[in-house]
Amino acid sequence: MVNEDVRSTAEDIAEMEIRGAATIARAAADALESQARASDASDPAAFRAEMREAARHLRDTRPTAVSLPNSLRYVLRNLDGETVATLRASAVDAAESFRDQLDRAQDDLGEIGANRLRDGDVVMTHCHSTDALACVKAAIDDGKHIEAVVKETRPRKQGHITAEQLRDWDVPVTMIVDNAGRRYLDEVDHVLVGADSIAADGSVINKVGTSMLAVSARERGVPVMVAAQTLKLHPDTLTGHTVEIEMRDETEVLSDDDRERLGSPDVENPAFDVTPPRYVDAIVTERGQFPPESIVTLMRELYGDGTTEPWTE
Ligand code: RUB
Repeated sequence: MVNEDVRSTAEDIAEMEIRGAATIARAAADALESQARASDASDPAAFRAEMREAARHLRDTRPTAVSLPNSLRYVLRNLDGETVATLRASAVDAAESFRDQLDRAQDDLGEIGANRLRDGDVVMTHCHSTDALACVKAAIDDGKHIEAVVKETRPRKQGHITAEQLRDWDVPVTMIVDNAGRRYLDEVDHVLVGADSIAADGSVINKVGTSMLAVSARERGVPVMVAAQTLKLHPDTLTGHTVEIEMRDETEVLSDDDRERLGSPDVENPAFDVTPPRYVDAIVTERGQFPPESIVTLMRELYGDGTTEPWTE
């Protein structure tokens, strides 16, 4: 039986009350911990079955950010014990160490990403990425002055969240509409984005519009830096699977009134897109920075065991 915390977390992820790959991963680990704590399973097999069901419920919310299944895998694979009590304790420990690793990874990649930013640099952002912002924060903490051109990021305007965060850090922000991205590339030193998933060939899956920005940046000679902790590496792509791109509701694009006025056109609303590796200069992880084409080595090292998914029966 899936507990109330798991249900409400799943709903919040689906509705984007909880959003962004790292934040989703943390919330999923928290929810599994809550499931374990609240469980009244009568025996270890029932406990494990409950945890698998909760994991499946969380996994089915949004398909693109691999940090979500990676977080669920981590907790389920670390379940250990012969009794419900020991299994419960192992779930709580796993969720805690997952959170610690996530925080540490973000701090470490921030330090590495900050080394790419010089005093006085201007970055252009797209969407809201805590991994990308960790690089800006570390650069500021190193005493560098950083400014930002923040893309609004339609239709959900996550650029506002980025601008708010940067305001709190006293980083001067210029907000632009998405279509002005190429125009302002001449005024920035880096494009700095996060990732929901990184594929084995080094492709970067991130908020829709990232690929258009990266292609323009290459044309203008502006380096594209992707900040993505290794939690964003997508293990299924090692065996030829592609990353599913989430299609969201058309009401994010057109209100009911607009729809009616326009004669109910078809609406497509992909939440993410794929940036091929040739448009990316560096993927910054907590293990160092990598040219996108070499990320597969790290992916094999961390996820190459090829075992079955822990939530399947
Ligand atoms: C969020 C998005 C972010 C990545 C990385 O999309 O594309 O760039 O998730 O974020 P959405 P982080 O708003 O649709 O979830 O670095 O915080 O993991």
